[in-house]
Order: sequence, then structure tokens, then C-alpha cells
Amino acid sequence: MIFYRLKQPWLFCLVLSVMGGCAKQEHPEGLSSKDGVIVGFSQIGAESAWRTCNTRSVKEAAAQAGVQLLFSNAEQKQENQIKAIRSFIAYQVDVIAFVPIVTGGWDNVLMEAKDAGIPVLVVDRKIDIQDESLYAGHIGTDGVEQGRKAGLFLLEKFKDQLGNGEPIHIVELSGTTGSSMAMSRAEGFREVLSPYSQFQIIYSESGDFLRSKGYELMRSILETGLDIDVLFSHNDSMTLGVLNAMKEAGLKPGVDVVIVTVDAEQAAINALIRGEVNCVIECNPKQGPEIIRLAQALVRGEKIPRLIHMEETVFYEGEDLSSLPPRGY
Ligand code: GYE
Repeated sequence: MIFYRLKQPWLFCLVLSVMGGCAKQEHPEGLSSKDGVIVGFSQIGAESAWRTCNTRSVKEAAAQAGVQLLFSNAEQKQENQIKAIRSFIAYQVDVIAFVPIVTGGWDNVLMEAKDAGIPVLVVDRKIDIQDESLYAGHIGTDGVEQGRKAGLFLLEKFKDQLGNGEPIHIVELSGTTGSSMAMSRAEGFREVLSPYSQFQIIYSESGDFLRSKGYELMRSILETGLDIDVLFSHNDSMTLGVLNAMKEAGLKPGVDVVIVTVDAEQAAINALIRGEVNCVIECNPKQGPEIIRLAQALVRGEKIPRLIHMEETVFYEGEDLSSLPPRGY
């Protein structure tokens, strides 16, 4: 089946709709990346403000660079990502970029991309794969470091209690099960706190990075009467749901329960300023310019770094954030 690189992305959708998993055909005569770079981008969904900002960043960067972006929203399903990647292969894109919703299950489809001679960029989250040559590089954020930062904040916050033997009860709402982000944030958090036996994670459950699940989980936790000193939430969306549940239960979040959250979307910064959360760890979603730059380098046949982490900071309670520019997500 020969698929000519149709210049109209809407035709891609047509291709996508009739596609099974076809191997790429030989480049049709006369078409090459000189005709403009085409990047196939498989995004996991729109589960959080962070994710929608990540998508916007890629789309804006592609438009700015004159790169044609074939965009697929997988709606949180890995099988949709695999289908989209196969369609990008059939469409003969120049580069495939994708956000792996979970770490496993990518070997076969990435082998197909390799066989088709299409370089792959892993974006945001990481993959667990036998043959590392199946992707050119990874650009994202350091989840382990984000977890460490959360732990270090708590060491500072509770420094006067350390040594008095009093347990410090932690509830953890983690991200999507099987995602590198959930596993890495949990790893870094535990790495810092495990030497201090007073810090006890008494409950850990996946809220799937969703606000609705953060609300539901916290509501059911509070109904059990669990004594919570700290909440470590793997993303702001879940935290925003938690805040509603705590207030409904008559609790003062940020006062009755110390809250550490990750992403640093505007709503979380606003909650920090209101004193409803105590520490916001930045996870930078604005990866678009770097992603497009790396894709263009791959099209030029250049090697790219295997791993690029975005610059990130931490926002603490009591900080003067009056000059902080709008977060954009
Ligand atoms: O923290 C969350 C999104 O993979 C870093 O996924 C991303 C995470 C982010 O749903 O808001």
C-alpha cells in the first residue's frame, strides 16, 4: 500500500481512520524532508493543566518553526498511541515524538519505526525498553529530583520534630500507575525520607493525575478518620481536588495538613499564596521549542543528547511571589 505524503493534515486523519498497522513504503518519488519537516506527535491526553500546556507548547513551537505537526490525542490509552505511531510510520513522517503514558509495551512499535528509518523522540515521560537504540533521545523533566525536593521540604518543615519520636503521617496521591513520572517521584521522595523513621507513608494510592480522583480519594480517606500530617500529591490537578475535599470536611489545608504538590500550575501557586498548600515543585511543561529543535536536528541527520531535563525550581510558603509572571498553565 503506497501512502503518498499528503500535504493536507486532514488527509492524515483519513489515513489514520483506514489504517491498520502498515509498514512504511519506500519514499514516493520526488518527496523528501526538503518539502518541509513533518513530525508525528502522540500526546497522552488532556488530563491536567500541565498536559494541555505541554500540548500547546509543542503546537506553537511547530507552527513558529514551519514544521508540520500531525497531532494525535490518545485519550489516556496506550493502544491509541501505538495506533497513532503506526499511522505516522505509514504517513512517512520525518520524526516521531511521543509521550509514553506508561513505561512498558513500546518495543514492537518502535522496532517498526526503526525498520521504517524514522527516528523517535521520547517526550516528558520515560520508557523501559530492551533495545535503547530504538529511540534517539529523551526530553522531559527529572521526576526523581522532583520527589527528592518534596522530601527535602518536609525535612526542613519538620526539623524541630525530628528526634522526638513523634510519627509524621504521610498520605501520598500518586500519578498514573505504571508511568515513569509516578514511579520516579515516589522513588525520589522515599530516597530522602527513608532514613528518618518518623516519616511514615500510611497511605499511598494512584489518583491518575486527575482532579476528580484527588477529590474522591481524599474524601474517602477523611471518612476513615486517618490521622494525616502531610499530603504529598504527584500533581496539582489532584491537589486541587484534595483542597475541595478537605474544606468540605472542615479542615484547613496547608494548616491542619502540610501539602506538597508538583507541577506549579497557576491554581497551585494561587493556593500557595492563600496558604492552602505549603510547597509547590515546578515541573516544566513548556518543552515545545526544545522538542522541535531536536526533531529538526534529527532530520538533518545529527546525533542528539540521549537525555535532556528541563530547568525547574521550587516555590515555598511565605515566599514573595508578587513578581512571578503568570504561569501560562
Ligand atoms: O505532572 C501531570 C500530567 O508527565 C510530568 O503528567 C507529566 C505529568 C504531570 O498529567 O500533571
